[in-house]
Amino acid sequence: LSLVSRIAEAQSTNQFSLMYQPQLRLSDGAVIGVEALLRWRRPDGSWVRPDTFIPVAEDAGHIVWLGEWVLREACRALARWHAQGFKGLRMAVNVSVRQLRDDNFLPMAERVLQDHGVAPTDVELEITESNAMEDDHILSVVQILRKQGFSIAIDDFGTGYSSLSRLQRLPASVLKIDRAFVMDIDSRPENRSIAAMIVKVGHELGMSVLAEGVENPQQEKVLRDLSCDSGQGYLYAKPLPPEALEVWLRGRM
Ligand code: G
Ligand code: G
Ligand code: G
Ligand code: MN
Ligand code: NA
Repeated sequence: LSLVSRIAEAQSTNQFSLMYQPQLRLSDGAVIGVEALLRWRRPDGSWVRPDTFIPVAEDAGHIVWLGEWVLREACRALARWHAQGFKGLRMAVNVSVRQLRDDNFLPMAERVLQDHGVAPTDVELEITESNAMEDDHILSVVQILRKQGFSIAIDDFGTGYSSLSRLQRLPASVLKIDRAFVMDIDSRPENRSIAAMIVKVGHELGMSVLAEGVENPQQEKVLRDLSCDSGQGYLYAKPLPPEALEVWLRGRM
C-alpha cells in the first residue's frame, strides 16, 4: 500500500493527532501562544514523520481535508483552554500553500472558527515561504485573511526560497527565524549576524520576530540582546499532547 493511500486510512482510524508547543515573549517570559504540530502514529506504535508524509499529502491534495481537520482540532483545543482561563492564548496553525490555493479555504476557515467560537485574531496561520507566494492569487488570499484579523507568520525564514523582495510584498505579521540559524547562535558569529539581520528586517517591515529551536539559556540571551520578540523550543517545552500542555500552562499562566 502506498503512503498516499495510507493517509486516508490513517484519518478514518484516528491515527492523526496534534501536539502543541508553547511560544514565549522573550522580554518577560509570558506565554503568547502555542503551535499545533500534526503527528501520525501507526497502530504498531511507530511514528511517520511530518517531513515524510506532508509533502506526499500536498502532492495528492489530501492536505486540503487533512489541513481542515488540523484547524478544527486546534480551534476546539483553543476554545477549551480559553474556557479554562488561559485568556489571551493564541493558536498557531501550519498551512500549506496548496490549501490557500483551494477555492473553499476562506469560507472553510470562517466556518471552522465560528463553529468553535474562536476569533480570527486568536489564530496565527504559519506559511512556509515558497515560490508559490509570488502568485497573485495566493497574495490576495493572504491579504483577505489579514483583513479578517488572522495573524500571518512566515515559517522557516532564511532557508529555501526566502527572498527579501518577496518578504516586502507579503502582508505578514510575524517572521519565524529558522532553527538552523538559532542552533549555534551563541558560538558562531555568522549565525548571530544572520539572526540579527532577520530581526532588523522584520522590525523595519513592522513584523514581530520569533526564533524557532531555542534550546538553552545562552541562545535565549543572545536572542534577547538582538531584540528578538519571542521564542519557541526545547528550552521551554517540546511539542506536547493536549493534557501535558494543560499541566505545563497551569505552571506558567
Ligand atoms: O514538528 P516537526 O519538526 O516534526 O514538524 C515538521 C514540519 O512539518 C514542520 O516544518 C511543520 O511546518 C510541518 N507541519 C507540522 N504540522 C503541520 C500541519 O498541520 N500542516 C502542515 N501543512 N505542515 C505541518
Ligand atoms: O500591526 P500588525 O498586526 O502588523 O503587528 C503585528 C505584531 O508585530 C504586533 O504584535 C506588533 O506589536 C508587532 N510589531 C510591529 N512592529 C514591531 C517592531 O518594530 N518591533 C517589535 N518588537 N514588534 C513589532
Ligand atoms: O513548523 P516548523 O518548521 O517550525 O516546525 C517546528 C519543528 O521543530 C517541529 O518538528 C518541532 O518538533 C521541532 N522543534 C521544536 N523545538 C525544537 C528545538 O528546540 N530543537 C529542535 N532540534 N527541534 C525543535
Ligand atoms: Mn511552523
Ligand atoms: Na514549517
